[in-house]
Amino acid sequence: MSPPVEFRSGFVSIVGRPNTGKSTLVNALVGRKIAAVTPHPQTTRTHLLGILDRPEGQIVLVDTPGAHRGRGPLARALLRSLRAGLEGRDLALFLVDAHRAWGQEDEMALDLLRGGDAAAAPPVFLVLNKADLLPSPEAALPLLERLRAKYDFAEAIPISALKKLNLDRLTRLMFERMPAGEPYFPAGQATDQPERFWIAELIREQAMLLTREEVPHALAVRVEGDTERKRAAGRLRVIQAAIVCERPGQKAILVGKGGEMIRRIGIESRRQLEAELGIAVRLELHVVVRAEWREDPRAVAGLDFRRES
Ligand SMILES: Nc1nc2c(ncn2[C@@H]2O[C@H](COP(=O)(O)OP(=O)(O)OP(=O)(O)O)[C@@H](O)[C@H]2O)c(=O)[nH]1
Ligand SMILES: [Mg+2]
Repeated sequence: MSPPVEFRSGFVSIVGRPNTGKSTLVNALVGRKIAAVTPHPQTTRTHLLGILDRPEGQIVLVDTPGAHRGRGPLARALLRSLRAGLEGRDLALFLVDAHRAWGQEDEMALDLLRGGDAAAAPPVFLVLNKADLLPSPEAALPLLERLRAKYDFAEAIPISALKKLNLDRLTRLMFERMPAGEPYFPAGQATDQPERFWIAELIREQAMLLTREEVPHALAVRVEGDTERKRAAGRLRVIQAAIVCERPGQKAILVGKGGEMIRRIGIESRRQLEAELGIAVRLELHVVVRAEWREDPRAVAGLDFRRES
């Protein structure tokens, strides 16, 4: 008989500049939508956990806001949350976008990973994401070589979070670096987020996907009511949420002509929520203006920032 394999567990932080696909990777590895994903940079606003359960162990993935040199209370909250997401980790994944040139924000993300105390720094994997956009798999090699010169990475691996390419190999390499230990979370729990926060994230994602220009970044979502009702046709979850924006003009866009936009946001969000929650949902949305909430530290803390609130 072979000896029992030791169970391994640990925390893995995912770090990179905005829009590299960190949240897409967390969702792909966990196999559930934990974090909002949009083509807009700075989608993720707080560090979130995604829990990856395998027979050999448990990895707690820490999705973080993109490293961005912004100003103001919201940008400061994002950076604080990013730093907090780096604490006590066993491994870090440094995500780079394969189809974008190396830039200042990549450098900033790498600086955060280097940290102060080199001896205490955990291993870092260089993960070249969006490899599906390269002309051929071989095209990743010279890129990886060039990036390897920037830091003593423990591994360098091309992946596609969107197309789920090379994720098995990445998972295997991550487990190799995890210490022996008990699971941190009960099996089957996909995230640490309270359900309200996660519902707000899904609605925010849909509102960001359907709007443009300055509107997506000015949005926050607050779940204000969540009850379950029994009907003849089965159970119904009734969720009320406010979409918060900063200006009356943004509200007009969000409501749309004859309520067309808010209806679309509602339909798409409800579809997502029903798929994830496995129950019929009635979603009641309304739009409120809270002038310059991103400039107000209390508003930033009180809106969709569950840790700070
Ligand atoms: N082609 C391609 N697109 C990808 C891949 N991974 C992510 N994307 C896209 O890149 C965009 C950004 O993805 P996110 O997962 O939101 O990126 P993020 O790093 O979490 O961004 P922030 O939260 O803003 O820091 C989305 O439009 C994704 O669909 C990939 O492997 N290939
Ligand atoms: Mg994200």
